[in-house]
Amino acid sequence: MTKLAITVNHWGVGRARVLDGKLLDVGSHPADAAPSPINGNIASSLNGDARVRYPAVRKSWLEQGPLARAGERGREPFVEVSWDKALELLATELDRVRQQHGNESIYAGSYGWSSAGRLHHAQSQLKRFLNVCGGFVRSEGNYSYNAALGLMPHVIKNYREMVVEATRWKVVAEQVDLVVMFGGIPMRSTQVSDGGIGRHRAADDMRACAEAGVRFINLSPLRTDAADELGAEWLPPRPGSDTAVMMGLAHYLMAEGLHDQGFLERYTVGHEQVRAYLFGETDGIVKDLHWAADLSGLDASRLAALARDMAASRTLITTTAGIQRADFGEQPLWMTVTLAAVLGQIGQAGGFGIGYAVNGSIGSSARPYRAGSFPQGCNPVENFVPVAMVADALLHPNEEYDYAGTRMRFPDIRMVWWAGGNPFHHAQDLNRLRQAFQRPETVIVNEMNWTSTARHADIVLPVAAAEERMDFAAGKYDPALLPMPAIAEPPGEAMSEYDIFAALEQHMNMGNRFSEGLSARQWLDRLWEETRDEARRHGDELPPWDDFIAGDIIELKDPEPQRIFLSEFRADPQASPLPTPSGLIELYSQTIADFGYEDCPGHATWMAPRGISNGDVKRFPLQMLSGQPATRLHSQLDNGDYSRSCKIQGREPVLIHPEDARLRNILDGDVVELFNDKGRCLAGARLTTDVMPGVVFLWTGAWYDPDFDAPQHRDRHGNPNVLTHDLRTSRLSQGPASHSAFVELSRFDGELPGIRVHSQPEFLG
Ligand SMILES: Nc1nc2c(c(=O)[nH]1)N[C@H]1C(S)=C(S)[C@@H](COP(=O)(O)OP(=O)(O)OC[C@H]3O[C@@H](n4cnc5c(=O)[nH]c(N)nc54)[C@H](O)[C@@H]3O)O[C@H]1N2
Ligand SMILES: Nc1nc2c(c(=O)[nH]1)N[C@H]1C(S)=C(S)[C@@H](COP(=O)(O)OP(=O)(O)OC[C@H]3O[C@@H](n4cnc5c(=O)[nH]c(N)nc54)[C@H](O)[C@@H]3O)O[C@H]1N2
Ligand SMILES: [Mo]
Repeated sequence: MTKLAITVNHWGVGRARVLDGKLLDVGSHPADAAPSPINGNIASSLNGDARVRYPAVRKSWLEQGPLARAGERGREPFVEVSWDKALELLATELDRVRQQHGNESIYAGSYGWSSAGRLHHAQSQLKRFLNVCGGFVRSEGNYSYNAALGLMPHVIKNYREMVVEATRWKVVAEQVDLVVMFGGIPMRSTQVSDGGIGRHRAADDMRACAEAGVRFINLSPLRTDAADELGAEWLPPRPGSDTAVMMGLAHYLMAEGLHDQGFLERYTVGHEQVRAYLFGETDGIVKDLHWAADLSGLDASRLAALARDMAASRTLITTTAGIQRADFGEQPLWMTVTLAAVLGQIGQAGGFGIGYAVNGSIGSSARPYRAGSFPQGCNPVENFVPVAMVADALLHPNEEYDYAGTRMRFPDIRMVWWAGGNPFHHAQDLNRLRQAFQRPETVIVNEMNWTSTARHADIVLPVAAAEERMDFAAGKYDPALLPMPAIAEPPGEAMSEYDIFAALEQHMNMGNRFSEGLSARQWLDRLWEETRDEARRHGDELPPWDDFIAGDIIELKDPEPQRIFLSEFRADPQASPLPTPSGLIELYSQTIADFGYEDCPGHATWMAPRGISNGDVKRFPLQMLSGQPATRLHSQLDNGDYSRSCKIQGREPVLIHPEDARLRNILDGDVVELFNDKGRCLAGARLTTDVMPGVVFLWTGAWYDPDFDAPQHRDRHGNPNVLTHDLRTSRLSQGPASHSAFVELSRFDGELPGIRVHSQPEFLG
C-alpha cells in the first residue's frame, strides 16, 4: 500500500509517496505557500543510476598501496569491496599516516552543504571522529560570503549576527519607501535555508512590501534577480562595477549637500578619508557619477535622479552575497555600508542589509532557541586552511601566505577526507584542482552519488540519503523543528553517516570515545531531550520523540518580528557600541590599513576586476556569472528529474543576450562551447533579454564531466568552475572570486558526447 510521509531538506519540507520502502515521488507540504520545486529531484535521484551502492577502492591504490602514487585520480576504474575490507583499509591507512606524518597531515576541512539533520550531519560526524583520533586540519570560512566574514568584524560586527538581526520585511513594508538592490534579491535563492526551512515566507513578505507601495530598483546584470511582482526598475551595471556605482552616488550626495553629516560624525569614523578619496584628493580621480557611468555602463543622469530619490525617501540598500564572490569582493560590501552611512538612515527601517536571500529566512524570521547538536569535540591540531585555498594548500605544502593580518603556513597534507561536499563542483579552476588532488597519498570520500569528487577518491564510502535514515532538522536561521523519519531503504550497502564512523571505531578498537556506546537512535533521544530542555527554558513544551517523529513540522515564533538592524546602536552608541576598535562604524579601519594589503586598503576602494585590468577581456570579452541554480541545491540531486528537465540537450543552460548570440551565430537551444585559458565546457544556449549584453550566466552545480581526450579536458556538461580563476577576493579574507570570469563562446558543431557522470563509473570485477 502506498504511504504518505514527510521529507525534510535544506530546501524545505515535502510530502512523499512511498511503496514497499521505495520512494515514488515527493510533492508539496500543504502548510507551505511557496513549496520548492527542487523536491521534484528527490525520488528520481535517490532511485537513480549514480548511487554509490558498495564501498569502492581505486584500482591502482588498491593494488599498489598509497605510496606508489600509481594511476591518476579521476581517470581510473574502481573495485567494489566489502565493508570489512573497506574498514580494514581505512584503519591501516589512518594509523600509517598518523604515525608517519602526524595529524597535521590529515585535511578534513571537507567544505559542503551535506544534508539537513542534527545527527547525521556529515561534517560533524567526520570531525568528531577525527578529533577522537588526534585531530585534523580544518578549513575556515565558507564559499557563500567569505569576504563578509573577513571584513564585517572590522567595520560593523560579526557577519553571521548581521544575518540574524536583518531588518524584517514586515518593518520594510510599513516604514520604507524605496529598496535599492545591488544584485537584486533572487527568489530562487530563498528556496533554501541552511539546516532546513519549515515554510517559505520570503516571496509573500516581499510581495506585501510591493503591495504597501514600496518601490524597488534592481541593479543587477540579471533582470530576474528581482521577482516580477515587485515591479522593480531594472538598471543593469557591468558585473564588478557596483563599488563604482555606489561611490558615484555617495559623491553626488556629498557634492550636493544631500548627505547626513550629523550621522557621519556621531556614528562613524573615517568619513574624512572617504570624502577625500571620493573627491580625488588622494589619487587625482574624482569618483563622480560620470566616472561611475563609464565603468558601469549606466546612465549618469538616471543615477543622479536615483541619488536624490534615495536622499528624499526612507531607503533600504541591499547587496547580495553573490556580489562579494568576486575579485576584491570586500569592496562592494564596505561601500554599501559607506553609502548607507552617507544617507544617514542606518539603525532606522532604511539603512542597509547585506545578503538578503542568502537564505530563505533572512528578513522573515529567526530561531528563538537552539536545537540539540552532535558534539564535535576538540581538535588538537591548530593549523587550518582558508576554505577556498585547498588547491593552494595541496600544491604548495609548507609555503607561507597572508590571511587576515597574519602570516600563515600551509600544512603538508598526506590524506584528504571529504564528507558532505562536492569540491569538483564548488571549487574554482577545476583543472587546477585535479592537479592538486593528485598530490595526497590517500583521498577518502563519503558520498551518496558518484559525483566527480567521489571519482577523484581512492576510497569511496556509500552513504544513506536523508530520506533513508532517521533524524530531525532545525534550520540555523529558520524557526521550525522538522521530523525526519526514515522512509526509504538505502541502496546496496549504503549506511548512515553515524553508523559508518561507529563501525570504524569498533574496527579500530578505539573504545567508545566517538559513539559513547550509543546507537544512532539513542543519540537522537539525547539530542531531542536537549532540544526539549532548551524549549522549556523559553517557555515551550515540545512533544516526546515518538510523537514528534511520527508527526508534522513544529513552527516556532520569530523572537524579534519588529527587528530593525542596528536600532540599539543608533538609539545610543555609547550604551550599545559596536564591537569595532572605535565602537563606531568604521568607514576607515586603521587595523586593515596596517595590514598593508594593496588588494584591501583601509577604506572602500575602487579596483577593476582582474580580467579587465590585465587585459583578459580583450580575448575573452564576455563576463561569466555563475550563481545559484533554481533547479537544485548547488550540485545536489543534479541527476534528478526536475534538474534534468531544465537542461538543454542534456547540458546546463547558459543565459546569453540575443545580440551576443547573433554576433556568434548562436540560436536558442544550440549546444555551445565556453572557453578561456583555464578550460572549456559545453552548455545549452538559452537566449534571453533578461541578461544584460556582454554577460553570460551559467548556473553552478552541473556535475563536472571531463572528457580527457578533448582539449583542456573539456567538461561535457556545463560546470562553470572549469572557467573560473582560483585567485581570491583579497588577502584579508581569501574568499573565492568565482564571479570574475571572462570567457568567449561559440556554437558547438562537433559530435555531441553523452553525459557520463550521471551513471556508474567503470568497475573491475
Ligand atoms: N562558480 C561558482 N562556484 C560556486 C558558487 C558560485 O556562485 N559560483 N557558489 C559557492 C557556494 S556559495 C557554495 S555554498 C558552494 C556549494 O558547494 P557544496 O556544498 O560542495 O555543494 P553541494 O552540491 O551541496 O555538495 C554537497 C554534497 O554532499 C553530498 N551529501 C548530501 N548528504 C550527504 C550526507 O549525509 N553524507 C555525505 N557524505 N554526503 C552527503 C551530496 O550528494 C553532494 O555531493 O559552491 C560554491 N561554488
Ligand atoms: N535554489 C537554490 N537556492 C540557493 C542555493 C542553491 O544552490 N539553489 N544556494 C544557497 C547558497 S549556498 C547561497 S550562498 C545563497 C547565495 O545567494 P545569492 O547571493 O542571492 O545568490 P547568487 O546567485 O550567488 O548571487 C545573486 C545574484 O548576484 C548577481 N551578481 C553577481 N555578480 C554581480 C555583480 O558584480 N554586480 C551585481 N549588481 N550583481 C551581481 C547575480 O546576477 C546573481 O543572480 O543561495 C542559497 N540559495
Ligand atoms: Mo553558499
